[in-house]
Amino acid sequence: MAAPAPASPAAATRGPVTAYVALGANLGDAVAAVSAALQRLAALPQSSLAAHSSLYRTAPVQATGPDFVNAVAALRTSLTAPALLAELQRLEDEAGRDRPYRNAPRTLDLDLLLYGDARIASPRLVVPHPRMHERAFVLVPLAEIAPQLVAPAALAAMTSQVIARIP
Ligand code: PH2
Ligand code: MG
Ligand code: MG
Repeated sequence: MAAPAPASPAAATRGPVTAYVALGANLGDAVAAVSAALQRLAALPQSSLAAHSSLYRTAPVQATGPDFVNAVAALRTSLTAPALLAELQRLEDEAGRDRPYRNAPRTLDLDLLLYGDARIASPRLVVPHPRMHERAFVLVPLAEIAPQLVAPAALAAMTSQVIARIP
């Protein structure tokens, strides 16, 4: 009997998982950019927007420039992690993202925080995001939509970072 065909390594879809994406902007109309990006995320192929946090105004962390607008979205997606990463980078490019230097002010940043319970360490993608647990601008909006994923002690350790929900 023939063996089942192996899954293609290039397959761009799989069974659905919940992925969490951090959104950030601090160049131009950042509220408009993050709001538009939420709509673009909702329209990604093989994906639906399961939840999104409020928008937050946050002080730059290890970065210079204007205050940021940040949020977190939960996507239910059948895209593989590399395919989702490529879509996020396409949306950044379409929002006019330039990368003149590390952590430069940006029109849109979309970071993949979590992809189901996957642990990924490839040259292009590390998941869970290695710095997410140090950053109020990630943990506060993440706790708003997925409190089970954020330890209260982690949130309590963030109180020196300035973050305000945008009403
Ligand atoms: N993103 C960074 C570095 N610092 N600070 C805030 N407040 N918000 C961000 O989105 C942010 C940052 C790297 O991507
Ligand atoms: Mg980032
Ligand atoms: Mg990024």
